[in-house]
Amino acid sequence: VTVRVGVIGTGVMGADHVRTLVSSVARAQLVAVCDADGDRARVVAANAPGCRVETDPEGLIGAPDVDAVLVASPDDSHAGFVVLCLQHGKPVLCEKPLAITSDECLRIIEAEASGARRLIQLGFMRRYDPGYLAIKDELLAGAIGLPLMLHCVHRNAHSTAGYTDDMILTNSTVHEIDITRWLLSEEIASVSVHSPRPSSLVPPGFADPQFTLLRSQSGVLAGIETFVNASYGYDIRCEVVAERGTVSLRPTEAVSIRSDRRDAVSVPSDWRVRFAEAYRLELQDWVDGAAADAARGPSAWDGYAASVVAEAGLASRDSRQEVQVALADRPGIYGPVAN
Ligand code: ISE
Repeated sequence: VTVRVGVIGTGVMGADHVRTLVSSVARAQLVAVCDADGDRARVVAANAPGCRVETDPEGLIGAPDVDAVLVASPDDSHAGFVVLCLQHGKPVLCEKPLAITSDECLRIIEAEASGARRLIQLGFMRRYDPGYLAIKDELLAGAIGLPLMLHCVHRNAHSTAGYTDDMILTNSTVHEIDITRWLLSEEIASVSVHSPRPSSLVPPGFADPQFTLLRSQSGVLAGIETFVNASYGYDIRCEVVAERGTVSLRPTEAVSIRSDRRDAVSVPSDWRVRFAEAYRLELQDWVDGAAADAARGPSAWDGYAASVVAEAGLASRDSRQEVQVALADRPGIYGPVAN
């Protein structure tokens, strides 16, 4: 079966997804793209044979030759497009966040859960990263015992244009929140956010770097450093400390280069480089799920749960208190907790 895909949003992530879909995803056919900036959409379509430009996103979602929709438009437009996809009964891969507030996320999960099956996959691509998958396998195998703590590092070289202080939590730390829930197969119970003295190199008003402490429902602690203006590159680390050992991500480079009496590995410039394989596997799973009429991978519930924790983080940052996390009941279509 071929899955005919329409893409809404052809900015940085949308254009990257289009490249991957066209070059490396089996059974996918890109048929339409749409962007508020028509020129940008035309450039992307010109590089994808058989792809047209739609000017109206709802027209793309409703088009009879579009089987599945990828939403990579600006964050505040995701919710509206996802709801339209639900109304048209079309599978949708939505970049994170699912919506700007957890209340909006909740309305989306209620709408999806009122139908018979999942249609939404959320773009938490790390769950497809071979390194994180290997950590999860090791924890499930149980040889190192039960997890006790996680050490996570999330560094971007520079914050991008339009990036706000709140986005440190809602746009970047949110990946660490999701991966912690997923690795531990449980929800987060409380969160506290801390900042060191300000860096002279960081724009004023940015609590960057920032340290977030998550406590899971069973009492595992996850300490997360997020630093979105770390200058030197994109650096993601994770170590799980368990009762009888630890398991951690390795640097992803295959080689190190020795010269000038140094032994060096290069550091990726951004997430598109670091998670290229994860994005490819994510898109393939999404297309396979659409072909089989069964959405898989991270769900709208995962988008909701992560955004509730990120919002609690904002409250903690402002109140300097530990904040408890309160989640709605998990609808049955989302299966067991944080699977
Ligand atoms: C960006 O939006 C992403 O989603 C990246 O995966 C993340 O690492 C980065 O911090 C975000 O700004």
